Parts: sequence; structure tokens; C-alpha cells
Amino acid sequence: MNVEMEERTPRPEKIVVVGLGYIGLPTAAALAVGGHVVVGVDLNEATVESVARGQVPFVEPDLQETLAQAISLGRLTTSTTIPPADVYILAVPTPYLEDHTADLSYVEAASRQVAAACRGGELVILESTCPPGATQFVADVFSETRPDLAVNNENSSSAMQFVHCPERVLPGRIMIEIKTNARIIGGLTTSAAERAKRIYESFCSGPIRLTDAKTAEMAKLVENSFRDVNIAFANELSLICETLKINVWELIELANQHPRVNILQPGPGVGGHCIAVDPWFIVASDPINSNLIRTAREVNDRKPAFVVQQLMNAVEEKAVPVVAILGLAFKANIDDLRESPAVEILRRALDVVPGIEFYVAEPHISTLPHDLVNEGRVELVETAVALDKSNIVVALVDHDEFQMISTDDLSGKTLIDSKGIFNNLVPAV
Ligand code: SAJ
Repeated sequence: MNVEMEERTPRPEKIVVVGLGYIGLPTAAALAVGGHVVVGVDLNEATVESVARGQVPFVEPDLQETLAQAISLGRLTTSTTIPPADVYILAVPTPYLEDHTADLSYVEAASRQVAAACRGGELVILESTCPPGATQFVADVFSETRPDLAVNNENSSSAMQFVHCPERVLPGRIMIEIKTNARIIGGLTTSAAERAKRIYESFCSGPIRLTDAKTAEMAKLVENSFRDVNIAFANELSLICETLKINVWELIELANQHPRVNILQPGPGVGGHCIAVDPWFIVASDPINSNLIRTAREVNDRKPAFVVQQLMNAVEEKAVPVVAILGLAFKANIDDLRESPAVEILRRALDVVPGIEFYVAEPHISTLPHDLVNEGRVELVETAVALDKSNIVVALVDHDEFQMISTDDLSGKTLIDSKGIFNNLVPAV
């Protein structure tokens, strides 16, 4: 046998992944295909049942196939309770509270449940995005819940070990990036980080760098803040360009021809559960020195109000205004409406422009959220129907389907194009 291959092949471990969402489920499936015996745990019975049947409860390219492979290999099962294991991966949500500090209640609850199942010597990997100090917090919860277990003792094989290994995958490209992205593992001890590295090597071909837990926690937040600040720059440019009557997309394209300039794209605001959230964890950790990061958040959070104002202006100019909304997801080609600026814009518009019908085209969902249905003025329709019925078109998401719209489809309508999708319109053939 090839000695090098033998050394690279990890020893199979029994791994429990807590949380079967956008990160936990792909990680559980990748670990199972990578050779480990995995139990995916979620509180939600419907999720657990659906995953056990091989059904992915959300849209993510290629995940279905990897899940089917993991199940057919007999290496991925599901449960609503936490069984004993060698390794635990926590992939639970970390939203923020009203004061923008992190809500670690899901992390704490999962830690207590895992601690109850431990026998000593297990490795706990925190994947959820967290503020600096959260991995130490998890270790402290373990010490409190299980004072009988040793924690973080490099010299004891029965000591509990803790690391942070932040997820870095982009929704829509998760199954590619989970294998190829570089990973950072921050350990409370060096041996914990080295042990976690051997686990990730089973499915990750990207470089794996080891550091301390706090640096790993901060690295994740910094990555998303970098993107948020850059998008805020683009969004601020979009406001300035509106005043100066300049096409912001052409402006950015031209500026980006410079070899050291790379401005991101403006939009209706920044959505999702990561970039719109994580920078606040840095601000909460050091409010005095984080002015730029806070301002970027505020610039991006103000963008939906600007789009609503554009809509109000357009409505005033029409005798009988009828509005088409193109897109509700938080970004292109996904079905995820969480923290979506498009949803926020529609909700605000319903308040400020009473009595008007809204035809929503969102090709990635089959039903509207309840509160929008209850309004009675919002209808989910095909893109062609929304365009046909309306005289004001508000483009909020750059889904591929909307790129097929032609100049003829939009003739005579007022356009509010927050994503620049009508820049390269072609006549119908
Ligand atoms: N957006 C813009 N302009 C752009 C790019 C994005 O307005 O030029 C908007 C999108 O429309 C969306 C939001 O920003 O509303 C976020 O989208 P995104 O594609 O930038 O990022 P996410 O939230 O889907 O995923 C990010 C990624 N982080 C980075 O690229 C640094 C991903 O790698 C992380 O794993 C993920 O956050 C996470 O889970 O933290």
C-alpha cells in the first residue's frame, strides 16, 4: 500500500454534528463521505426526518447527491437527541440581540446537551460564527455542567478539547467551497487544533492553518466585515451617482480596470445571516475603535429606505400605479429570504404606499411568507405575469431568470433597478 496515502487517510471517528442547517448538513454529509461515522442532530423533527430520507430541506446545488451518497454508505444517520461520540461539531445559529451583541443561547444550550453526553476526552469543534472568546465560553459551560471532566489539559488523554473552526462557505457554492476553501482552526490547546486538523483533512483539500481560538474567531468576523465595508463603499457610490446622474455600474466597471482597485457591487442593501450580522460582533467587542466597521453597517442598512423612496417617487407619477417586484431572496439564485433587503423593502412599501397591488416574481419559492400573504395586496406570480400587469418594475435580486428580460418586456414602465440588471438589456428576438 502507498505509505503516503495511508498516512493521509484519517482514522474514522464517530462524529456528532449539532444543527442540520446550511452549514451543519453539508459538513455532516462531507464528513460521512470522507470516511467518518456521523450522526446529524437537530431539534426540528421535520428536518431530522427529511434528512434521514435523503431530502435536503433547502436549495443548495450538489448537496442532495452528497447526502444520498453519505446515507447509502451507511455512515450518516440523524437524531433529535445527542448520542455519545468522539467528536462534536456545533453548527447552531448565532444571531444578534437588540444591542448588537451576539446571542450565544443556542451555543450554550447545545454545549450543555453535548456535555451531558460526554465521557471525557472528546473534541468539541465550534463552527458557528462567534465573537472573540466564545470557544473559551463553551469550555467554561462544559466545566460548569460537567465538573467531573478535565478540560484543556494537554497532558491528559481524558481531558475535553475545544477548537473554533469557522465555516467560510458561500451559499450557492457550498459543496465546492467546503472541499476547496482554506480552513482556520483555532485551538484552546495546540493538541486540540492538531486533532481537529486530522478531521477536516478527510474532506478538505485546501490548506488548513492552525492558530489560537480567539484569532480564529476574529479572522472569520474580519473576512465578512471586509466584504461589508467594500459593499458599503459601492452602496455609498450608488447614492452619490444618483445625485450626479452617473451610471454607478459603468463607473465601478471602469474604476475596477485599475490593477489595484476591486470595488464590489451596489444593491438594495446587504442581506443574509452572515455579512449583515458578523461585523456587529466586532463593534460590540471594541466599540471605541470600530467606527469604520459600524459606519459600513449603517450605510448598508440605510439602502432599503433609499429604494423605498425611489418607489414612492415613481408611484406619485402614475395615475394607477401597479408594481412588479423582481426577487425576494437575499441574493441571486437562492431561495433564502432570511434578512433579505428585498423582503424589507416590500414590507416597508406596503406601509408607505397604501392601496397598491404588488406582483412579486421570485422563481425560487413557491409560497410567500405568511405576513405578506395576509396583506392581501401581494401576489406571487411568474416573472412574465408580473411584468405584464405592472407599470413600475422594482428589481431587487439579480437572479439568472431576470437576466432574460428584454427591452420589449419593459417598454413604457418606470424602472427602479437596484442591482443594475437592466444595464445590458437586449431587444426580444
Ligand atoms: N452583496 C452586494 N454586493 C456585492 C456582493 C454581495 O450587495 O458585491 C450582497 C448580497 O446581495 C447579499 C449580501 O451582500 O445580500 C451577502 O452576500 P455575499 O454573497 O457577499 O455573502 P454571503 O452572506 O452569502 O456569504 C458570506 C461569505 N463571506 C465572504 O465572502 C467573506 C461566505 O464565504 C461566508 O461563509 C458566509 O458569509 C458566512 O457564512 O459567514
